[in-house]
This record gives sequence, structure tokens and C-alpha cells, in this order.
Amino acid sequence: MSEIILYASKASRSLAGYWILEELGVPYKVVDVDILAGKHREPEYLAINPSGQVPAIAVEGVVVTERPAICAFLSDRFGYGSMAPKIEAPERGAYLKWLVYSTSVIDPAIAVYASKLDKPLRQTTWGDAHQVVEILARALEGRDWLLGDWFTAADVAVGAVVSMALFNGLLPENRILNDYNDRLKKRSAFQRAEQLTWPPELFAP
Ligand SMILES: N[C@@H](CCC(=O)N[C@@H](CS)C(=O)NCC(=O)O)C(=O)O
Repeated sequence: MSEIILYASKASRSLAGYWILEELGVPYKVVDVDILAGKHREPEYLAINPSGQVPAIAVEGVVVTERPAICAFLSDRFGYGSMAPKIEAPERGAYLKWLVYSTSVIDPAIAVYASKLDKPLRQTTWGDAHQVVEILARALEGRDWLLGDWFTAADVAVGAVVSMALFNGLLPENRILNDYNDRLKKRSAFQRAEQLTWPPELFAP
């Protein structure tokens, strides 16, 4: 098995990195890039990710950053045909769309909503948070996952963003999205990832 390294910091968006690795069930090593201690700004880590952000992964020395790219790369490599629809599968198009949507549309919409500037924005490449929630709710109505019965890495990429946003009250309330989040949280891989991202000692008095 290839050596997989996950660069992660506690209480961060590293959740997505842990989660996809736990879903794939592959062994991996964690390098703690403690953001609070400023490790993400040290030259050793900037050589891995010049943005100084976590998560990042390295597989046999090949570095991948950005959560949807990490989800796509690992799933093609270790879950092709299961966590990632194959290239010829009709589901591949929607799969790629949701992967990209997770951080190119949902993330900025959340940032604007959180900043209380939530109003129609012109000349941006994403919609507002209300539109995002409506689109996700429409896609998930009557279905467990974004591709219907098929749980894929797209649910990890989108789910990690949505789940953290809902926890922090940074998306408008929606029953379908809440139910989706409940289903995500029941997955054992999600629960392990959550424990690794927010270990109990973080909450010790
Ligand atoms: N675009 C990145 C964003 C990751 C991100 O925002 N990571 C935060 C942790 S929650 C970070 O590393 N922040 C440190 C910094 O920007 O200085 C991705 O999708 O992976």
C-alpha cells in the first residue's frame, strides 16, 4: 500500500481529509500542522502548501491540496468505481459538478452569509446562501445522497462544508439539508473523522 500522509490541524477544515481517508479505509499517517502554534506558516509547510492551509495530502510524494481535489484524487486512486464513479459512468458528470461546487460555490456563499453582507451580489461566480440551500435541497429531495442511493466522495466534499456551516449557524435553515446532515453524521467514518478533528482533550477544562 502506498504511503499516505495527511497534513492536518485540530478543529479545522481538516475534517474533510480525515473523513475521505476513513471512508476509503486506507492506512495513513498524520502530520500535525498546528495552526494555533503557527506551524502552517513555517517554511516546511509552505513548501507543501504555499497557501499555508490545511488539509493537504501526500501520496508517494505527490502533494494534493484543496479539499475537493483531495477527495477526488484519493477516491480515484483508492475507491475508483465505489467512492468515485468511473470515467464512463453517467454519474461521473454530476459527481465532478458537486465536488467543484463544494468550495467554488458553497464556501464563498457561506462566507458572504456569515459576514452579514447577505444580499444579491453581482458579478460573482457563486450564488447567495439562500440559492445554494435551495439548489442542494432540490438535489437531495427524496434521495439519501447527491447521486441518489450512491454515497460518493462528492458527499464528503459537500457534506464537510455543509455540516460545519450548519453547526456554526452559517447557512439558512432547511429541513432537507438538516436531514442530509443527520444522515452524514450517522456514518461511522464521519464520526471517526470528527473525533480526530475535535479530540475530547480540546474540550477539557
Ligand atoms: N481552500 C482550502 C481552504 C482550507 C482552509 O480554509 N483551511 C483553514 C483551516 S480551517 C486554514 O488552513 N487556515 C489557515 C490560514 O489560512 O492561515 C480548501 O478547500 O482546502
